[in-house]
Amino acid sequence: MDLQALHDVVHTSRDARRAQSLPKFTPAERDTLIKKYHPDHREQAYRPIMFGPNVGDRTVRELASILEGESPISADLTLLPEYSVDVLVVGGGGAGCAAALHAHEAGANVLLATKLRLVDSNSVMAQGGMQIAVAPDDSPVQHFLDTLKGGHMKNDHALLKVMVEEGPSIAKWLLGLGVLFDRDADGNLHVKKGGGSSKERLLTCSDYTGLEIMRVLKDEVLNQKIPLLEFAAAVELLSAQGVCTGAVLQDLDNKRLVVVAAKTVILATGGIGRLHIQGFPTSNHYGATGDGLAMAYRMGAPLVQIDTFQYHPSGGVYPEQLVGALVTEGIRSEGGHLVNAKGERFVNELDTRDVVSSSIIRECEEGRGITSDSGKVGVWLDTPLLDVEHGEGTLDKHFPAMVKQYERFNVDIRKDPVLIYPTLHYQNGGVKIDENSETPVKNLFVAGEASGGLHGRNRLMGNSLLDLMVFGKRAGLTAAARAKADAQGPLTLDHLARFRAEATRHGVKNQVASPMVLPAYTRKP
Ligand code: MEZ
Repeated sequence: MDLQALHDVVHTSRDARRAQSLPKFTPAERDTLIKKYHPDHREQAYRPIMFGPNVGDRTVRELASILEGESPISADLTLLPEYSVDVLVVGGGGAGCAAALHAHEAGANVLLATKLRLVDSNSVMAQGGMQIAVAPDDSPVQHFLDTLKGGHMKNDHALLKVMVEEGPSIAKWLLGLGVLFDRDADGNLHVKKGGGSSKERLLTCSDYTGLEIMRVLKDEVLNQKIPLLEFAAAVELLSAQGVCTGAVLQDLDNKRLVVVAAKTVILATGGIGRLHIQGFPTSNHYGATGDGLAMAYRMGAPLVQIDTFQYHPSGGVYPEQLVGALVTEGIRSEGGHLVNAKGERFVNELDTRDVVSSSIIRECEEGRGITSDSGKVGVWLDTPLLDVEHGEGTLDKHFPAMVKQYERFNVDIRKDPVLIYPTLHYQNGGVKIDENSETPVKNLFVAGEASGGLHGRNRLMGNSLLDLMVFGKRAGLTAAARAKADAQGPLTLDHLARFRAEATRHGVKNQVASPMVLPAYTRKP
């Protein structure tokens, strides 16, 4: 049956749904639901890591291969630096730009290298907002408690305390730079509620919050004339006696290797959605291949919580061009219902993402999903309900990017619901860092999604954008201060020789090329 015919149940079931009471889970029931349906609990998707700092820890097979993979750098590479800097920032998304700007302001000589263009990143694709406790009835303590609960109490308390406490100063910084957050009729910052939050705490720029923030940060990086290398992928770090001393970049245009001597290196390489864990489509940027994790791991930096990933409840299922693309949680925050093939709601749409995703997967596995023309299964997100409930024009006003995105493929989300299914969105864990974003490897910093611990086993909506700004800033400032105090160390590949010897000792064979740099399906020139 074509999808148009299947829409009818969404329109005809509205009155009944308004009267429907939603399941209220006890903590034990939530646990059971997650264990049964969440992709983090599919045993066959996981295996232990064979060697390195996390030897024996379980992670998904795709990530394990990248961590154990083979560096493109040969042991006899001449390590003659083309650049010599205080701070090398790797990555041109939110964490990278924030780190570069703060390090530059602190007087460091900074080089920002990014494998695609400046700002090509998950940050610029963030839609639904940034959590900061600015409302009069809210507080950083409340933000801390919500995040801890959402993360199943597994969050690193020290990192979390820093993030929530520094939130308001980040809002001030971004406003000062010119970010146009939404405001209410009186001109006050307008805040919305995200899933798993007890207060309205999301600062938004319609449904393109990341785009607006990155518009301003990009301008600022260019205005400050921070030296920038685009299409320059970091492929290996450099070290001396266990201390990070630089990196090798690869110019993606001509494959030339570029050696950078750096007193400090900040990896802000983002997530791993393009590894397509367990075959999931992803909401992530094209460059999200976990390069920073692989490089840091080879250098000896341990990773934390790499057995947990976020599958955002609402990824596109139809049309084919939008499979996996993000349909912002903001639509559910404004009251959008999730509806199964029987016209029923089946979960509180603003429960935490792991619970909502598990519930959607349950509906689909138990035969209450809707199958698209291409055979993909999902559930409905009743987008027209927003205009019905809040007045015509609501979707156009609050979700202009989403309306346009679907319009390009002749889907009018004001009239028709959207078919959705969980999409690989975020890696909850990453490289272990301290409160200043430094890893246990001296002078190696990691900021943003590539770092781990802050979000526990389930990140709340909008906490990623704040994470980037807070820990990007801390990485930039600490790296700049460190560079003032320390001399440039020698450039060696000793850590790589150790890593290779360990791989041989453990009998590792058929290593994949690592970092991946671009997804396997990249069109070759
Ligand atoms: O933080 C996020 O992941 C986010 C804001 C996503 C969204 O649904 O818009």
